[in-house]
Amino acid sequence: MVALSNPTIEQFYVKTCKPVNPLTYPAIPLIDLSKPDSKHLLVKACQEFGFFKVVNHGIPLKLISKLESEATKFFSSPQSVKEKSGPPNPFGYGNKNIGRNGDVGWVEYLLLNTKPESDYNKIIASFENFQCVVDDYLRDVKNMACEILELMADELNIEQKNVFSKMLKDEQSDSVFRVNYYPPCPELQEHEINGGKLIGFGEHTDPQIISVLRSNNTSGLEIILKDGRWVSVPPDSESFFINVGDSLQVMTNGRFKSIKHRVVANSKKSRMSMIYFGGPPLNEKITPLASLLERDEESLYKEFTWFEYKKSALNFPLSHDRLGFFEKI
Ligand code: GA4
Repeated sequence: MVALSNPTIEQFYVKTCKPVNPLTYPAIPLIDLSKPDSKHLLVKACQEFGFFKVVNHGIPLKLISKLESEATKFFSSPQSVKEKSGPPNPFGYGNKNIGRNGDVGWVEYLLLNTKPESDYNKIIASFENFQCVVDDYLRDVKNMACEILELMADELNIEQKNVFSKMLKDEQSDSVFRVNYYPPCPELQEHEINGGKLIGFGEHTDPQIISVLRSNNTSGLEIILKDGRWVSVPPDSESFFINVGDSLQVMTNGRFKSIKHRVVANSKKSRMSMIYFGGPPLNEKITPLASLLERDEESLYKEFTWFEYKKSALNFPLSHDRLGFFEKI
């Protein structure tokens, strides 16, 4: 464990940021969930990118904006009030320090367990409306994630359509909800003029099965392409961005890619994002599905449970190659 101290602004500077020409990078796959070809496009996007955007998702925009306004009330409360909901241990309010291995980001956040009876009710108990909206939002977003996972299983010709979604639906599912607030950073302006960037949330892959992200209209999210270039994802407050997590990469024996992403901060505008990380129960074995393996195809990974993977993830910095440790040599 690394001792937490007040980080200096220089610690947030992104060191490597080769400029990219937005005209030369491929468009982010866009999937209309109301269209019959969506399952084919979903699988294609998971294989090629591990990342896509969904529209016609059925989640009421009113619910989404209610959640954003309740979250805004929380993050604009006095620091002393917010700190009553922290520190994140592992759940709760956090400010700049991410995880327990010295990672810092220009971000404030709330990390909540998604089980209805869990401590998230206590963490935001004094924000009654916030708590109710989180409940409704989590129910809807989990249903959407399950629907997407079932479409994927169908397209992969897996007989058991709920093979992935049942892990999120399980009462013991270890899913997490995160609300990130990236305040504007005026000190960054000069650095930005020289092409510099400030890290909001450092590069990483998500350890779970699937992540469902929604943000306001401020940019900041970046994904890495196969050739190592970072590209900015144009924000879209009415759509959801989905990414494959490490566990889904393993269950598909590497067919689906868990994508590396990060968030950069902004000198003028604040960014707010909410992410549902759909995870399996702790005792679940994370292993390639037998029905997906071709004849003679071997698992690329050693056998492990979600508990073992999560424990290992918590012991390393954000950018650590977590899956590498579980790959067969
Ligand atoms: C990345 C994805 C989710 O935000 C998260 C993060 C978690 C945390 O903030 O506590 C971790 C990070 C995330 C992976 C490596 C460890 C754990 C911070 C960190 C340095 C909630 C998750 O599940 O894994």
